[in-house]
Amino acid sequence: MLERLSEAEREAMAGELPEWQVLDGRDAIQRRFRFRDFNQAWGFMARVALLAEAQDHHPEWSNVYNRVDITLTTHDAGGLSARDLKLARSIDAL
Ligand code: H2B
Repeated sequence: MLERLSEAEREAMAGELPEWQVLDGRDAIQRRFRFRDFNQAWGFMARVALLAEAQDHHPEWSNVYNRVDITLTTHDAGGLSARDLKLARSIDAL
């Protein structure tokens, strides 16, 4: 579970999660969200927080007013793992 993604899994990821960009210089993916206002952004963050707790997998993220930037990587694996894909899929489904 905590193995880093294989090359084949990374290729599948690019097709399945097109909104998520692989970061330069880090084995991590990022998606940037924009909402109408802070209230909408905070509501989204609350839902992501519940997902993170349920999956015991937590994002690196920042919020500025209506923007939420989410970076996913698995600290225990030193890079991307299946846990990141699972959380990204769940976030996309919100
Ligand atoms: N989140 C992320 N992003 N990476 C981890 O390695 C990780 C985590 N480990 N959330 C979990 C919690 C671990 O520390 C606990 C003890 O299960």
